[in-house]
Amino acid sequence: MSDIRATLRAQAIETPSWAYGNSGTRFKVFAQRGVPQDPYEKLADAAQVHAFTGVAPTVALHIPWDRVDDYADLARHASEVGVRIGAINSNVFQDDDYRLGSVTNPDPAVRRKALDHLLACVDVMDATGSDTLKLWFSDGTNYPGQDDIRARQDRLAEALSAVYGRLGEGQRFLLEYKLFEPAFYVTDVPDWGTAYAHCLRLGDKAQVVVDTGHHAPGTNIEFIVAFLLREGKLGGFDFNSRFYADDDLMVGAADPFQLFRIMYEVIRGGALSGRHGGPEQGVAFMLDQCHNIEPKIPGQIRSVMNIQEATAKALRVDGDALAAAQAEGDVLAANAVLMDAYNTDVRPLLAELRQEMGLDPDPMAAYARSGYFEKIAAERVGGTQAGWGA
Ligand code: AOS
Ligand code: ZN
Ligand code: ZN
Repeated sequence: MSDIRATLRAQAIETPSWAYGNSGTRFKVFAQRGVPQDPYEKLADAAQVHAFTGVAPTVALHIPWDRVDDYADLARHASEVGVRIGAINSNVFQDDDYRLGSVTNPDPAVRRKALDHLLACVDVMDATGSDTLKLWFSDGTNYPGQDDIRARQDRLAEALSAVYGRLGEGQRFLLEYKLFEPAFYVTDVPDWGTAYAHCLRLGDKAQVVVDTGHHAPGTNIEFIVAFLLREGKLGGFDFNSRFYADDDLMVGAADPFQLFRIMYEVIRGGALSGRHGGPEQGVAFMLDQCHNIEPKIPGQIRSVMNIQEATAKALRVDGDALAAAQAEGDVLAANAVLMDAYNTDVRPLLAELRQEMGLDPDPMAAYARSGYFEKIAAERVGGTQAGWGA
């Protein structure tokens, strides 16, 4: 049990800067009181999540949504409020130029513009001390015949190779895949296999990131996790929940059992912390969520707690009993070992752990009592959108 506690204490979950701003769907962005007016305030809010959970020490940035004049100063501010800069997310999807794609666009001038942005993101990594670049491309086509599928893969490979060549010592990029949206016919990086193949060609500093909302319904995500971990190619997660498509809801809300199964494979692969055959950073446990109707900071706290609960349950799987049942081919016993762990109420354990860490056992209630929301609601006027309006 003390091993489990030590592991949970060392867990690190990264929150995304864009989760703290106003967001919504294409129908409506709902404004909330007290949302951040700039990246500095986003970091201050993220620091609250860390202060109340103790396990959210880093914050992902999205460029240019989090554009500032002096990134080193932003990184200093992060450490002043008690967090660090995590992954730098590139954005080659919101300019008019990208109507036909970014790095796979048929126009070389647009491809150059997109690549320059990706390289500029590595400059931001240098300035902030970030070791991870996250690449998601909205690139694809809407109609058969619209563009050449093979040529687009060539252009993608060329851009990835240029970015790879720019990475410094101790830096890596994570390539994100997504089944569809905004492209509806071909997506240039639609699945883990495509991402894996591009990363494999490039080398150790290129890994795949699994966004849990980016698969076809019914996809066995824990299989993908197990496979990529075996190959040293799982670089991280974008955690969220989905009921239908890329819903970006709080992780663990739609299917906590799936989250448990994923965390079990992470633990089985020795990847909860530290090295696991890939680059020294290990697996990045990031959230990629949009809180459209729920309050932002509590929404992040809830997600962090949901990951902790899934992790604690997965850590309780009796490995010896499971291996014995598997070796005997005892299907029901093996399944029961997993289900016993999943059905354990780990909330008392996590409450005790938080007390050991000098935290309130109930982060949600403690945040609500803290007065932070009342303070930011009074101080901040006209907060920014999560990104799309930036
Ligand atoms: C988009 O669907 C992806 O999940 C990306 O990770 C994206 O950069 C992020 O969601 C912010 O929009
Ligand atoms: Zn994502
Ligand atoms: Zn997404």
